[in-house]
Amino acid sequence: MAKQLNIGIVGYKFMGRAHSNAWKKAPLFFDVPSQPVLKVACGRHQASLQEFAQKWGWEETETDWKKMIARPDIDIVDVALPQNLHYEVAMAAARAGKHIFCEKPLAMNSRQAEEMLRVCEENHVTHYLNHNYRRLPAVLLAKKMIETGKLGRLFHWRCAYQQDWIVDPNFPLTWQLRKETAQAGPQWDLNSHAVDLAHFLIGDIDTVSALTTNFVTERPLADESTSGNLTAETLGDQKGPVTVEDAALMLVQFQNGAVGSFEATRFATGKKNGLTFEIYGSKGSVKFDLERMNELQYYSLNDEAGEQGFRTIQATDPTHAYMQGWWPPGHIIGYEHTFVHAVVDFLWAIDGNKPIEPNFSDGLRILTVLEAGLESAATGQRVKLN
Ligand code: SOE
Repeated sequence: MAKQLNIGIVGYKFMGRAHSNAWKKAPLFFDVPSQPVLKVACGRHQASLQEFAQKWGWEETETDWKKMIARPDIDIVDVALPQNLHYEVAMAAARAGKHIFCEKPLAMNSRQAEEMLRVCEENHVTHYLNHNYRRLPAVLLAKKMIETGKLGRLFHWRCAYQQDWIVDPNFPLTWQLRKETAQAGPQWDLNSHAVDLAHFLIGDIDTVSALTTNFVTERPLADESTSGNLTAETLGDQKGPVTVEDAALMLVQFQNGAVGSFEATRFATGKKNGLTFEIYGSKGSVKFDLERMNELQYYSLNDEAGEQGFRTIQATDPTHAYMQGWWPPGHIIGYEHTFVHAVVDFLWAIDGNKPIEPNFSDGLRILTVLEAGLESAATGQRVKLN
């Protein structure tokens, strides 16, 4: 493979690791048009950055992301940072003509998202927003079944994204629990994924009603140097206020007449990274559960009377999206594979000078729904979009 693309990654914690793995694996398993080169890893703390770079095979380190973006040999900027830092880094990257692979949620608000999209378009860079669950073979099977009319007219979308990593009231006040760094709680972090899936599978949303709540209102301050994998240590005994919601529930009407519900929480004791959705239509239904991510449940009204029932389809043979790149039929894949799929499509998008989805335009649409949800929760009123 003659062509090479040099990557500069900013951020080296959970997502930094997930992205690094994907850059490395993509050309090993898939046909890609260019070889991604793990060129520069960027972060604030030189010692831990160095350790990360060595482990994952990044050639160089840099503690000033502006210097990294200014380098003419960097082709792609990978934004693996908390959302309060996306705007500044992505804007600089786009202005410098770099393609952008950005973690979700896109930004702190739709105003920032609008500008990020505009500047990317003005500078003709490829922009990708990493709502990785779209690239699960079972989710793509659901999409294909909807598009080929297997479910008929869509009536219901029912989605729950449930985690439990802050159930302990002594879990520290990490950046995810403070408005200035996260903007919102599970509404941003988890419902952004859920709304992206709903846009992808059902369509645009017309109205939103929501409520949010807090179960724990103050927590011990966090030692952020120890945070990164949804764990962290406290910084002494001092406490501070939790300034984002702990759970967010939304009810929506889609433009096509379907109705939907979204439940996002970090207080679903026992659920670590539970994401389920159900879609009910006039001819059939599908159900998906991330904890069984290689499967899709399907119910068809076309099955004979007396033989109807949900059946399990294993999305693990070469007819299913991306599976031909991996193992022989029936061999399952996992969470990290979705990041690899995204990298493969991103490299092809750059090569063909074509957009990839989801991108910053999708991110803007998602944030508009999430903001409407927060507005509805604050006012008690249903909010109409557009
Ligand atoms: C934390 O809730 C988190 O890491 C999300 O930010 C990711 O998007 C999700 O994939 C796993 O959980």
